[in-house]
Amino acid sequence: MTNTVKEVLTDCTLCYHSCGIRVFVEDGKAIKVEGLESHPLNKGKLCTKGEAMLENIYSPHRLKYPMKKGKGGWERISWEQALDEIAEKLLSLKNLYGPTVLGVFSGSVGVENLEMVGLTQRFKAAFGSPNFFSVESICYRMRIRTRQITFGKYPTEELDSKLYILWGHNPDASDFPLRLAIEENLKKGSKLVVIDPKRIPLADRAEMYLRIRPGTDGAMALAMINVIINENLYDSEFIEKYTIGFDRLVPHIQQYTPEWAEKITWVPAEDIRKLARMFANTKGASIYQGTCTQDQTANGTQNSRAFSVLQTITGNINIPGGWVISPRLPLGNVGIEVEGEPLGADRYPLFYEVWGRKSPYGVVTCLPENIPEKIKAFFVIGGNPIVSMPDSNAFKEAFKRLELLVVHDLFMTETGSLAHYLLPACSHLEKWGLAYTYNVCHCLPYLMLRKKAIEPLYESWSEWKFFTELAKRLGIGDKFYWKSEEELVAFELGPTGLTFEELLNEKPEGSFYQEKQYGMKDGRFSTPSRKIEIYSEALKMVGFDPLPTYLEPQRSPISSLELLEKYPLILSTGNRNYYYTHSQFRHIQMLNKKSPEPYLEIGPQTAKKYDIKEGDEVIVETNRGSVRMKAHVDDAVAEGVVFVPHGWEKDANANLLTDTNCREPIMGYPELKSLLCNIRKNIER
Ligand SMILES: Nc1nc2c(c(=O)[nH]1)N[C@H]1C(S)=C(S)[C@@H](COP(=O)(O)OP(=O)(O)OC[C@H]3O[C@@H](n4cnc5c(=O)[nH]c(N)nc54)[C@H](O)[C@@H]3O)O[C@H]1N2
Ligand SMILES: Nc1nc2c(c(=O)[nH]1)N[C@H]1C(S)=C(S)[C@@H](COP(=O)(O)OP(=O)(O)OC[C@H]3O[C@@H](n4cnc5c(=O)[nH]c(N)nc54)[C@H](O)[C@@H]3O)O[C@H]1N2
Ligand code: SF4
Ligand SMILES: [Mo]
Repeated sequence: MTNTVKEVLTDCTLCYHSCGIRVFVEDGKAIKVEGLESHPLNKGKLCTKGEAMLENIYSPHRLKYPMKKGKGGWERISWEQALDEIAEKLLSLKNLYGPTVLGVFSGSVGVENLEMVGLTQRFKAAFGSPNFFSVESICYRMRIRTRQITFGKYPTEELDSKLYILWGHNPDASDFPLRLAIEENLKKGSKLVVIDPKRIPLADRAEMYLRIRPGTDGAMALAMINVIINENLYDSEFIEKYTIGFDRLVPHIQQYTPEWAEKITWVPAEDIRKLARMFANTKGASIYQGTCTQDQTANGTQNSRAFSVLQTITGNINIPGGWVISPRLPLGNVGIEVEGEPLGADRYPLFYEVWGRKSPYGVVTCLPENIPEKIKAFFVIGGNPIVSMPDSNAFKEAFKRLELLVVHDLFMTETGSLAHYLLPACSHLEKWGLAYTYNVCHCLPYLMLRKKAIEPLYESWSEWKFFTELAKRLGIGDKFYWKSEEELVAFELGPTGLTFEELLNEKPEGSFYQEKQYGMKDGRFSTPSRKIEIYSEALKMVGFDPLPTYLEPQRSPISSLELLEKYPLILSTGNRNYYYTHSQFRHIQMLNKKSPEPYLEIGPQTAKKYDIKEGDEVIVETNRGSVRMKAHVDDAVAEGVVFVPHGWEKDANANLLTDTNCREPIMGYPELKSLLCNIRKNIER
């Protein structure tokens, strides 16, 4: 026994932010975790989840060995047996029906876990299937796609801004690095605006708080464009030099007056004008659209388009505090190509392909209806789709029809409980990887090595080991040729010019690989026109409006009069809980003490109307199902709106209420923020 304590500098992957951490390891055991001061995202701080990391890693609930579902329940088996049997079943399905009957899924951990998502992709392609699913078809990819078709690349909001417009984004719950940055910048004089049906805590510090009706953000954005154009507040020089389509936007936008938007959004026309003026008059202003909020509505793609146009016509592109295209590292691509298109590509072509550039993702809302005809075997590698994907009943029924369901996770989940084989996974402290801060919402040109700080616990295996061993048994071992995780990471680093050793020994705390560059450089964007496409040919080609428009939620007090009698309230699901990431960490005492159970949120008048008091158990019902949870009555919440949190299992699972058939028309995303529901006090108990 030695008593030397080793310090390992690595990152936290308990959510996708990838904050820097310092892990203290004694005799092979991680004993303490601190925030890493030099890391540009968290600057030495950790959120409460991060502080609870070791309780998660050393939880008694970790899966300890592979298990197989037998007639009498779960049986412990060896990895060898699990791999042999899974391989045999996969080969027999391949022989009978072809390779495309395999589907794979990675959850939100895939975003911060390049190796996990890359290897999962590679595996299905090596097997011969294009059917890769992930949270990419329900979360942020829509905003990435939309900004790509507008700007050629993906510009993102910066951590520092002069004017933060939090448009369906609550950093106190979901965005720790941004919350830290806002605090610092408010002290320096930055301004804040909040647009949200709930008065979030930051609204108290804001210049304006606008209480919007869920799902109607696009209408408000269009009215802001209208004001900026009609009051000549736009940046004509920028528009002239760098954009196409402004001339067509001007007549198109006339229909979307602030008075028109007021009727739809509940936001007073005068407030829309005031905000439009404030935004247009600030250089270094940014719209921080919710990381998924705006995507999970009927008007999702067009919402993002309208925000892109707002940033563009005010010249808030590639300037500090605006939306900025960050330099990106050319990493070695772990994924490989395969023939054929994933499910949903035909119906939602823009999600799949733009200008000949294809993405590997299928559309997850299309999945349940295709099981078992098209998909018979399914792998879930780090995700809990039965809880996290829309319409849990549809997913549960579909997963029960699978011939093979394999789940690789650290814990038993509701998805795992349906599996035929349940395999124990390593945590981020138990494997090598790349922590690449080309993040979903704040892309920073920063990179560090994710270090294996401790040996894998119990019989847990990394994704690299699992896929490499399985591939050998499937006759596709040549596609998994890396001899170790370190070699895999070195391969990823290949095209960057950085080496594994350099990052390990010389830059253990990580480093910026490039400076952010502001300005227009040669003034060209990588769209076909080489300009910012206010008028989008890409949208036109797939049959949608090339200029931003507004579509009312499919189920709303305006669009669904026939449903209103039965479901008179607006339902928005999935506001983040600071203490949890989706369905994870409910077993961590330190977190569970802070948030022991789910609460739906309603305003006081709504509560009164339904005779509901604080803490009463309530049943929420939609056309798809019902959930039960206690009520929190709060005047921060807009009247007539019910917020149901997601990530809770069993009869508190918000996705029992959502509907795979209620989709955004361009990219097929589920509408999760603007549905209709009913509530009643549960008097059965
Ligand atoms: N602690 C924690 N952090 C997380 C996660 C987690 O599970 N836990 N998940 C991560 C992931 S994967 C994601 S995608 C992001 C999600 O991040 P976001 O999508 O930004 O979600 P939130 O920050 O919860 O903010 C949602 C806000 O939008 C408001 N809102 C709801 N409906 C509407 C609407 O129609 N219009 C407008 N304007 N506002 C609306 C809600 O009241 C809430 O205040 O969070 C990430 N961070
Ligand atoms: N109604 C409603 N539903 C929503 C949302 C909403 O707003 N409303 N938001 C959606 C969004 S934006 C997202 S991103 C999804 C998230 O959906 P998911 O990513 O499916 O949700 P998680 O509960 O985070 O599941 C991650 C799982 O991965 C496991 N895991 C963690 N690390 C590793 C690892 O290194 N390897 C392996 N093999 N497993 C690991 C965890 O234990 C956990 O079980 O939820 C979505 N669901
Ligand atoms: S925000 Fe919290 S959970 Fe997410 S990476 Fe940072 S410390 Fe970890
Ligand atoms: Mo997400």
